[in-house]
Amino acid sequence: MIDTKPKSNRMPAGSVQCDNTTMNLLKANDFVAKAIKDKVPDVLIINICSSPGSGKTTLLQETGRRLKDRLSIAVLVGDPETERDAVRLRDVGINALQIVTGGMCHIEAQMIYQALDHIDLTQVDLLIIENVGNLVCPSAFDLGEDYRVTLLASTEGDDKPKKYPRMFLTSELMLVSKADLLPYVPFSVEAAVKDAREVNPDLSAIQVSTLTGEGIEEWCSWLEEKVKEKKARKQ
Ligand SMILES: Nc1nc2c(ncn2[C@@H]2O[C@H](COP(=O)(O)OP(=O)(O)O)[C@@H](O)[C@H]2O)c(=O)[nH]1
Ligand SMILES: [Mg+2]
Repeated sequence: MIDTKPKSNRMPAGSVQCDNTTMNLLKANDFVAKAIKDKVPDVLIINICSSPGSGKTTLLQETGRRLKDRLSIAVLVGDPETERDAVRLRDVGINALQIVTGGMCHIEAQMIYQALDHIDLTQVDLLIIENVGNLVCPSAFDLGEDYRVTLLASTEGDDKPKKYPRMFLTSELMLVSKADLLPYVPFSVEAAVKDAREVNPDLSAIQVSTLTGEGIEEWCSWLEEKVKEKKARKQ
């Protein structure tokens, strides 16, 4: 079941909802997030989050290669500076547009809303947003996505879900990335998944590696399934 409550206000099970002025400021963002959903009702929107360097762009390059004959994909990619990720994605044939946040540590809904005027989404099935690399700020900003996916690389340490709980609380899927490095680093997938599910019992998890291809087909099938479900909901 999809939780339709705004992500900025979602609280862990058993916690008390208190008035919080920061949360009230985020209400404006939630309003724009809703406007994004209304503007592109036929496109599945996925918001990909993680720390810098955990493999988001590499995964999207591989996803584009695998799905190019099965789905029409567009990517909006956010970084504080440079167009480098959009160039990397376009190099492998993906329709990608860079959002330069000018030093800001997250993408806000109004940035996506503005970018929608500059990217052709006619015939697009799947819009992927690669968020700025950061496990803190992006968690509070709903971008109108249908699903939020967070990468946790094996090189980051398995303690991150409890240290950065809001990111995992507001995600539907966790991808344990760089799985090829698991034999060489002290990272327990079991401990990371257990901690993440204590924060968010509904979180799904897939182990992936773009180097060996592990889990990539499962990830691509997950995306295809969600596109199908979205189209079916529209009918
Ligand atoms: N060993 C390994 N390295 C990876 C994998 N995926 C990405 N990388 C490397 O991790 C670094 C950061 O990747 P990038 O996709 O730019 O991460 P982003 O900052 O999250 O977009 C690059 O040097 C990639 O080659 C993987 O599955 N295994
Ligand atoms: Mg990147």
